[in-house]
Amino acid sequence: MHNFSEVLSAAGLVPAELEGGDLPVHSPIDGSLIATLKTSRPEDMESVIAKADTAFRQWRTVPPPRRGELVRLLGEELRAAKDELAAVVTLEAGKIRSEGLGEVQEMIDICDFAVGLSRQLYGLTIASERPGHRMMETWHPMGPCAIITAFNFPVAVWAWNAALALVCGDPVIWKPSEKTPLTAVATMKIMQRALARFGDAPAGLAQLVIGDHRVGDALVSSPAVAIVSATGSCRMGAAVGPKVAARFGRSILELGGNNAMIVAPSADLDMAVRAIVFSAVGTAGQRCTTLRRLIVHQSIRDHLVERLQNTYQSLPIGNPLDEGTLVGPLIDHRALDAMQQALQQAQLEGGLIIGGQRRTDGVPDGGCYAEPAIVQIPAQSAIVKTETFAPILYLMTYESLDEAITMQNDVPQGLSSCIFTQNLREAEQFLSASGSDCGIANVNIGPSGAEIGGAFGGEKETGGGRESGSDAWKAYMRRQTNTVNYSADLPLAQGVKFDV
Ligand code: UN1
Repeated sequence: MHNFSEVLSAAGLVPAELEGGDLPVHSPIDGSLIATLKTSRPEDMESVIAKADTAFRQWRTVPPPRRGELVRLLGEELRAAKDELAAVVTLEAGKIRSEGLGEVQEMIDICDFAVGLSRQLYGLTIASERPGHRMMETWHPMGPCAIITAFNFPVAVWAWNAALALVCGDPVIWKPSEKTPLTAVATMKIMQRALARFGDAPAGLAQLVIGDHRVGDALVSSPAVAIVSATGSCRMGAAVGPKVAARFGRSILELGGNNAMIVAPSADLDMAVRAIVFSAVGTAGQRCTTLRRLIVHQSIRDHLVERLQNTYQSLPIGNPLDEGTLVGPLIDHRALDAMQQALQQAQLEGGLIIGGQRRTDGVPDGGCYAEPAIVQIPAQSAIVKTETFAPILYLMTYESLDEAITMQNDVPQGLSSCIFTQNLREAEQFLSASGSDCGIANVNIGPSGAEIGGAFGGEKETGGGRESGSDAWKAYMRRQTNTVNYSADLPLAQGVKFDV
C-alpha cells in the first residue's frame, strides 16, 4: 500500500497548509480526501493583479538574458525535484508514474528552450523606402499573464506558459484546475527556491491563486491582465475568449481536440497499433491530444480491429502508482458517468462497443477505473463529433484518401491529427493545404505526446492559440515597429508632398 502523506511531504507539502480550507481535494486513485485547501475570493484578485502590475514595471527593465537566468534556475530546481513532483501528479491527477515523470520532463524541456530564447527575442530589420532611414521591429514585454490550466496536464501547461512569459518580461498569475491544486502548490515551492537563488526578482512575479471560476473570471475581466492563456474545454474557452476580446485583451486559447488517425492500406500495422494504443488509452484518454477517431481503410479494418481487441484485452488497468500499470483512473465520477453516457449514445447512433465497462476488480476501491472502449460506428454521428474526455476510440472506415481527409476535418475541433502510410503521395497530401486542417499533423506518429520544440495548439473550436515552442513566444510580447531617420531631410512615405 502506498502512503499518500509521504508523497505529499516529500514534495514539501506540510499538514498545516493541507488542512482547514474550503476546497476538498481527492485522489482519483481511491477517491480519498487528501487535503482541504484554502481558496482565494474574487475580491482578492484586485491586490493580486496590482502586485503583478508592480512586478511588471520592474521586470520589464531586466535584460532578457538575466530573466532567462531565473528560468534556468527553475529548470535546475525541477530536475532536483522531478521524482517528488511527478509523484504528486500521479496522486492528484491519476497519471501512471512514467507519464507523471514525463510531464515534469516537459517542464524541464520548456525551461531549457526558454533560456536559449532569452538571447533570441529577435526582431526584423526592414528595408525602408526612404533614404537615410532604418526600419526595425522591437519586441517588448506585454504585462501580467494569467495562466488558467486544466487537471490533465496540471503542471506542464503552466510551465509552457510561465517559462516563456517570464523570459518575455511578463509576470504570471496561475489559476490551476480546482481538481489539481496540490500539484500547483508543490510547483510554486520549486519556483520559490528558484526565486530565492535568483535574488532580486520583484515580489508578485509568479503568483498562484486557488479558487473557483469566479476567481478566474476576475482575472479574465481585468484590463490590467494583458494576456489570458487558458487551457480547457471548448465551453470554458467560449466563456473566456469573448470576455478578453471585449476589453481588447489578448487570449491564447488551447481548448478541446477530437484527434484522428487515418490508417492507410500501406501502413506499418505493428507501429500503428502501438501508436493507437498509447494515444487512445494513455492518461486514460484524458489528454487534449488523445486519439478519439480511427479512420481505417476498409481493406484492413477487420485485421486491425482484431489486433486492437487483443491488445485492449490485456491492458494493465489499475493503481497508477504500481509498476506496470498503463491505464490509471479517470479523474472523478463525473468523468466516468460522462463516459458511460457517451457509450450509450454511441449505441443509439449505431455503434458496436468493445470494452468500456467500469472496472472494480483488481483496482483500488473508491477510484473511477474503466476499460478503454473501441466503438465501431457506421458514420461520424453527433457523439463522434463531441469530445468526451475518456478512453473511447471511435472507428470508421474509408475507401478513398479524399474521403478520409474529409472525415478527419469534419468535426468542430482542430487540434491534432495523423496518418499512418508508407505512401509518399498520401503522406504529402495529408500535410498539404488541402489535407488536415489541424494545428498538429503527423506522419507515422500518433496525435499525442508532442515535443515542446514545436508550437502547440489548434484551429476552429480548439481556439487558435499556440503555446510552447517555435515562435509561440511572440504571443507574450508586443511588437513595435520603429522607423529611424538619420538623414537631414524629412521625406514622406509613398512620395507624399506636404511642404510648409
Ligand atoms: C494537453 O493535453 O493539454 O502532446 C497537453 C501531448 C502533451 C501535451 C498535452 N505533450 O500529448
